[in-house]
Amino acid sequence: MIERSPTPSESRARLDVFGDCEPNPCPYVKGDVNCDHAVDTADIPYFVAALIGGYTGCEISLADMDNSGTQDGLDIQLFISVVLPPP
Ligand SMILES: [Ca+2]
Repeated sequence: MIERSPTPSESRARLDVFGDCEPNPCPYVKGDVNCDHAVDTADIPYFVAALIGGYTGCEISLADMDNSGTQDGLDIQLFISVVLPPP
């Protein structure tokens, strides 16, 4: 039997639900700009660096939250809503 690989959205969904995914390693999700497979406050300095310069993470496009093709001020609100969701 031949098994197909999960689509990126299936992998993301599995990451969201189970905290891990197949295939491994998991793909990085938007906002995980320090590339540790978690979107949290540790990403904030990397996100700022992605916008103003000096980014040292693995993939700067992870800061392009609105998929506009560039990381800029328009991504800030989306990033904050992911990192600091409302209580
Ligand atoms: Ca992260």
